Amino acid sequence: MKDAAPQPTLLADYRPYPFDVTGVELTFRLSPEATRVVARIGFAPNPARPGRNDLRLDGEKLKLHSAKIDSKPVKPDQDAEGLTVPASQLPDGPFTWDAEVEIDPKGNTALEGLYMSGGIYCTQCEAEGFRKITYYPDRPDVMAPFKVRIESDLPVLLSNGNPTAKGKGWAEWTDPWPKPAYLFALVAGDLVAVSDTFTTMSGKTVDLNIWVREGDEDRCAYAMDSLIRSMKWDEEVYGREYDLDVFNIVAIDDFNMGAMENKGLNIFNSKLVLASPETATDGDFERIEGVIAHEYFHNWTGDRITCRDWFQLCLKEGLTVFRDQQFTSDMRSEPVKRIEDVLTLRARQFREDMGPLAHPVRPESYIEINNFYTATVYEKGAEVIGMLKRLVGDDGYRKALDLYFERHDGEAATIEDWLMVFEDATGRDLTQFKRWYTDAGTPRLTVAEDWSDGSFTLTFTQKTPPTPGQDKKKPRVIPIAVGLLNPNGDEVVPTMILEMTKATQSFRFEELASRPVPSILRGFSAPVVLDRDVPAEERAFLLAHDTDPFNKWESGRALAKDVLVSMIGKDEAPSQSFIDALGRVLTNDSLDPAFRALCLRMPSEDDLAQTLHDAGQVPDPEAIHAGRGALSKAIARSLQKPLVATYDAMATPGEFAPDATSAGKRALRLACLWLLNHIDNGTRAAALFASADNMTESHGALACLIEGGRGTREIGAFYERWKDNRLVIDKWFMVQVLHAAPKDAAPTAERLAEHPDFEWTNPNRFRALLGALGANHAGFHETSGRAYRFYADWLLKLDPLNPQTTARMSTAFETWSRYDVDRKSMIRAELDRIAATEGLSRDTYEMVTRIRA
Ligand code: 0A1
Ligand code: ZN
Repeated sequence: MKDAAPQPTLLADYRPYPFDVTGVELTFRLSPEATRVVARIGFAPNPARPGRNDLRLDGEKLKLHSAKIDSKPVKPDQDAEGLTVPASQLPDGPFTWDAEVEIDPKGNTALEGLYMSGGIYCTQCEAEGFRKITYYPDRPDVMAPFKVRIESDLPVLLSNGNPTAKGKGWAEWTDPWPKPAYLFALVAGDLVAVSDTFTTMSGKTVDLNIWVREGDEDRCAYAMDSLIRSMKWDEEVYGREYDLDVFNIVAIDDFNMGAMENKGLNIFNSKLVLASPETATDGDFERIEGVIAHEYFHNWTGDRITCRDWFQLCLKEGLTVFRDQQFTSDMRSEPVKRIEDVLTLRARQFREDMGPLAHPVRPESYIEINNFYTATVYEKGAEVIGMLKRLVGDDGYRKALDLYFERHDGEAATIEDWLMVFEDATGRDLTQFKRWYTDAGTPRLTVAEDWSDGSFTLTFTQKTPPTPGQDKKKPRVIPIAVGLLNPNGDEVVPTMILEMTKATQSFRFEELASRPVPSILRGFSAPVVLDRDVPAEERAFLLAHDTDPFNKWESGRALAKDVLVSMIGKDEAPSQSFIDALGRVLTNDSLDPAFRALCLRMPSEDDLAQTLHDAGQVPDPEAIHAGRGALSKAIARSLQKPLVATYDAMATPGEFAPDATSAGKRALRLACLWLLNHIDNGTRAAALFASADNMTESHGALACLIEGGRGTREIGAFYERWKDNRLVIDKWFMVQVLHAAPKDAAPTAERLAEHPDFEWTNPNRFRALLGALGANHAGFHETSGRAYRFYADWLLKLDPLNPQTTARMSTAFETWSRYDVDRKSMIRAELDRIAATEGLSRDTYEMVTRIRA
């Protein structure tokens, strides 16, 4: 355990920094184990903090060689987290700080600050990594223009802003836009560029480069195309133009997260840049498009307008996720994107919100901020913005956003500022709405219906269960999108937004000819759980007739869940009427194949475990796994003919195209294969694996084979073909563990951990193996507890090297309280063991202690 319990940082303690930074000049003399960083920083007293103040600078793992104030040497007081120059040693007015420090990029295994990945120098400064580069007020509300000089023999030397000078062995970059230190970036290495240009709406030409290792150039086209489409879209939809002469993207193999929006120099995990039909799945293509857009959109929502402090993280992340979701839905299919987003929200954010890690979209305290890059801040943060937009309408939203950009450009803003622009632009009072930011937990909505004399009344009740530190919840504003269908399936009341503000509230619809069937929470208009017992016939009716595609899918989903719950809990036979309803969706050619594929996908085992837990049962992972398999088999038997026909019809011969339509066909084809695989002894999967010319089908076929307990030969062939491609070998590790049978998952993971290619210090590789084990529900929770032990062993092994990735991965244990006494005590024992480990990182300590609380 840590020597002393780490102290939390509190939102309530916010105070502005006592100094403004007027300018930053940095010189880097790069050397793998002894890089010199020379900093010259201009400080001026901040009028917001009158009086004489000490100069406090953050700094970690730095060797200070010299420090001067206005050219005179000073000896600051140093501690493990930074240094202090007492006010008595500071001039009255502005002054210049000069410091030279030494750092060790090669020894930096935490991948935070300046580090090396395969011979390339690169940086990751969000949230608090800049303090590992030089002494600085490392907080987002301190914004300054940066000038950077890099000295190295490496051929490519990059930093933020525009290139302003270069010579043999050096380059200079100037970033005119004031920015916080977390947006600083530097890259140096033997890289090659794939280049293009973009002409902005005011006619300026921007040079675009994607920098990769030699040999990877042929896998950058999709990322470049996505970037250009993002730039255009942000101009057209938000009126936002790019503001530098160059936009650089670099692909790095060792990266803790997905990507980073450093001003003018985005750094990406290589898996979110590199793609070709042979090496990347349709899912990879879609993610690349979305993340390239996300990072690009941060240029305005994050960089030009940043966050006052880290509690406001959702200000940039919620909004930027919302914007990238809008982009993808414009590029692809709106309903399909909405369903995908809700699936992720429920799988990750609802799970978080219902467990020990629940926290508000804007938290009020943290020990380690890196632990708050969560589904709640990102995904729920985006949902909250979606609700705001629904409440104020499209025009109101656009007006508010225009005002936001106008009023806060160049500033570090807060959620209060954000809500104020909506209030000022639309005249709406958002006091109650703000609870979505301050209160944790997922509201549960129940509905009562009443029908009399042509009038139909819906009475809603909202209740939010207690979350850590928040026992009592007040009612929230919930926009409930509702439409009504008549018994023939015609829509009699088109979608309207019911604005719920009270704990219980009724809404009446008059003058109806017959009792309608309500379609509630259309488009998933609020991130709530709708607790509503609906008869199977009504769900089937909505699956067939709802005009709202989200609710159409949702009805099928709910039906599938009901059927699975009765099969798992009560040993009932699979429902034939459900299978018939699914068959009608499968064969309805007027429906988008991608949508049909989503309808064929069974609820996940983790989702079913939560559903059973909510219903007061103790989930049995093995029974859930078996039930899901049994339903799939029953569907395959009953719908064999149309499944085979669709499987054949959805082939995409000819040249591979990553567009949404082609991807949708492949998704439907693989969904059919998945079901048929339960009854055809793997013949189709083996044939597809042998013939596939793209990774989507080859990987999908391999997953089916492994799920069916086959595929040994194919696993070997896949490895032989791809052993030189790191990203594909990640898939190879992952697919074997994710789809292993419950009893095989831990043994497979143990065996693969011995494989010479298990380079566990690489976060992608570590996540591929351990992440897959955590995601194999029945395998992870297999009765002996072998997987728990193995998983915890690896967390303990990674923690001293890379606390950030370790801490994130500890969330595999967050659902412990759902399970039976034996499993609970085994998981708790692992959490205790981790928490009691000598020298455990602050990151992991915070996570495991919150999880076991
Ligand atoms: N801001 C980046 C992701 C990111 C978040 C945290 C990091 O370190 C703790 C690194 C990157 C994004 O939203 O894409
Ligand atoms: Zn982001």
